[in-house]
Amino acid sequence: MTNQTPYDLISQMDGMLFIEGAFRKGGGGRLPVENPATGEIIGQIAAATKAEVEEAVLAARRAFRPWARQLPKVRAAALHRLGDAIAADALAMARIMTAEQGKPVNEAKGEILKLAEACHFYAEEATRVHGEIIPNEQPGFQSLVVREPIGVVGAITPWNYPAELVGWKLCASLASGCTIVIKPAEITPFTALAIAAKCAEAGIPAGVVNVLTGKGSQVGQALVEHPQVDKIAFTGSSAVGLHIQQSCPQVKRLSLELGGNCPMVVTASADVAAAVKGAARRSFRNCGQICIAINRIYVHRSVYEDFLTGLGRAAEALSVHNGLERPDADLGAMASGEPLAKTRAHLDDALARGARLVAGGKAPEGADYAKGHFFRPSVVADCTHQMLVMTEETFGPLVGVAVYDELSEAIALANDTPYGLASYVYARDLTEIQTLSAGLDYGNVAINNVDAGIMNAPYGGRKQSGVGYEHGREGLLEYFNFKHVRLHHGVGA
Ligand code: TXE
Repeated sequence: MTNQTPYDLISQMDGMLFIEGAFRKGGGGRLPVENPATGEIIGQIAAATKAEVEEAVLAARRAFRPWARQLPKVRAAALHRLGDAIAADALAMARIMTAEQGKPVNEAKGEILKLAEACHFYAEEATRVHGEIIPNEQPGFQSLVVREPIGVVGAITPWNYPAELVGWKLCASLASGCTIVIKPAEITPFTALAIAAKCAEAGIPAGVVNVLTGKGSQVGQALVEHPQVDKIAFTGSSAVGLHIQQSCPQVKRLSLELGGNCPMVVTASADVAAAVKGAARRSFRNCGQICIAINRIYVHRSVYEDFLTGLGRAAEALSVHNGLERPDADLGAMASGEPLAKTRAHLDDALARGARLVAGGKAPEGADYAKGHFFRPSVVADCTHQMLVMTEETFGPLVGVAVYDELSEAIALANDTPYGLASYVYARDLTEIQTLSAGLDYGNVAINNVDAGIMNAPYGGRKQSGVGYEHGREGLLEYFNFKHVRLHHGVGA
């Protein structure tokens, strides 16, 4: 891949599906894919037909038993090879991602390398999954709890992390002994197809990994409804997550990683400079199109104006460019016109309801930006929960800031949301830290840092942010069934 342009690589994958270990042209219609930085159409994807969905699912079903029976060390070796193959081509894969998603190449490369790391992490975990022996209530009996892979996984993924969100599901499937059919987002399909090419290169057996492109309402829904798909692993909007839960015609295992509306609390004891740095990073990275992005910040009155001045300056200092032309830009284009329109709507709503604009508030000016979906990182202050920026997930480079006086008030405001994915705290006082970490009703709490999701710890949301976990041992266990084997050692029982 290394010497080819992203457009050459994309054209090789044009209209392709990956079924039973081979690429082939889809037999149905085509959907265009845009470069969000330029508005150019960079390729077409196949809209997989019902028959193609059937073929992919049945290929995964046939591959399941042989793959599940492999020794864990064989699956681990395959994952290590996959991690190596991905890392070796990280730059070329990153450029494909930038061309379809907009994030700057350096950031995209970081994502690809994290996927490679995930392969190695899950390779190790594959060899460590073991069952349990439970103390029994009667002599002569023993209860064994055995872990067995669930079967065929349908993975449905969004566009904000086109490699990692596919990769976590792929790695957990490969490590556990499941097989997988992946349906990536319509607007970022080529990264997933590039990952499929790496699976083939790494010698993952035919049928273990399959990639189908097309519309969520057709191809995604067909996976949800297919009786031979045992588990759906979904990342995306809460609305579609709920729809999937309600429209499953059979009982299936589900893991749903959904939207967030993540708060940050900056207390009177915080290191304000560190809080500013953390807020600027976690509010604006990937143009804020992250389910764990900081959406709203509650700052103690004693440090409120200092924090706002710092965050305003930090936001203004961030660079926004076409991410293919400027790999080191802080922000690239937003992934499509939709999140951009939502960002503008949330900003307009906040300003109309009395918020103060501290930074940004507009698209960058100049011919380079004219055809793309660009927006400056933006900060609004004096926000209230009457504003959409504080109550809905913006999924854009916009953050709302509000002042508080009592810690209990900050906790109540932070928890005043149907979401419960990630939360952030900057404080130095131990009592404040303990009160906040216990009081925040979120699956992840990051204190004096903004890295809420790391590979070896469970990552998942509460309330409308989802069910189940990714990452860590807990993430892997989502791909297993438990079997209780009650064994009698004696005779005549
Ligand atoms: O997500 P969708 P979209 C939030 C964020 C964003 C909004 C919409 O607020 O602005 O969701 O994003 C497939 N059956 N998040 O439109 O629609 C679809 O094809 C089966 C938060 O991208 O949920 C895609 O592959 N599948 C989030 C995937 O679902 C269906 C990340 C996600 O699409 C389907 C992304 C159906 N009926 C967006 N309909 C996060 N937590 O990171 C659609 N799909």
